[in-house]
Amino acid sequence: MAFELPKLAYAYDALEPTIDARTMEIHHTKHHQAYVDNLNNAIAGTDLEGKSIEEIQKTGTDKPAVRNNGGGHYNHTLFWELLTPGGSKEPVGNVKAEIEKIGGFEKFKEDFSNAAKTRFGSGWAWLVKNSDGSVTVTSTPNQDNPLMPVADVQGTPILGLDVWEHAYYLNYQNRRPDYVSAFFDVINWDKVEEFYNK
Ligand code: MN3
Repeated sequence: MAFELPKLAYAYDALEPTIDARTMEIHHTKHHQAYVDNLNNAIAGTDLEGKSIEEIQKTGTDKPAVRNNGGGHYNHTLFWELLTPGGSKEPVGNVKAEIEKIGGFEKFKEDFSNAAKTRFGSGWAWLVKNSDGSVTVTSTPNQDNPLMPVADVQGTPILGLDVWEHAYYLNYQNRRPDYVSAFFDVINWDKVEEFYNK
């Protein structure tokens, strides 16, 4: 069973003005679709065929095409699910409690924003759940993610922000910091909590 591009739960223009419709459409139908197609090609006929996308992050990333495109598919699938029109303002439940332990929501926003802004070139900022239930802010280059053995900080991603230029350039051009601060307006914290509790 080959991987498929997931449908979005909202329209391409639903996240405006934070993320414009044209960026969403190109990002989903061109960029993400390409990761899906290239991943399927990379695993066809190998022992990774039929494995879950999470399992592929953990075991298949010694192959560059699997690392880049499998990461791309996993990361974007998570990202789309974390976004919602209007956002939900603040963390809830266990995630709220764990963010309190690392300095509170304002400190988290500062740390996460710094991770996103200082990731040189292309990559992702993350909030990960550690095996003991605590949470950590980190970032990865390219389409890597904290499930991969190559990542500096290992953990289960529960929030991720795409800081590739393709994610914001049409609307924000070189102003990555503006895109990062606007991202907090469209985060679905109920979904972050759901990922934490999985
Ligand atoms: Mn992207």
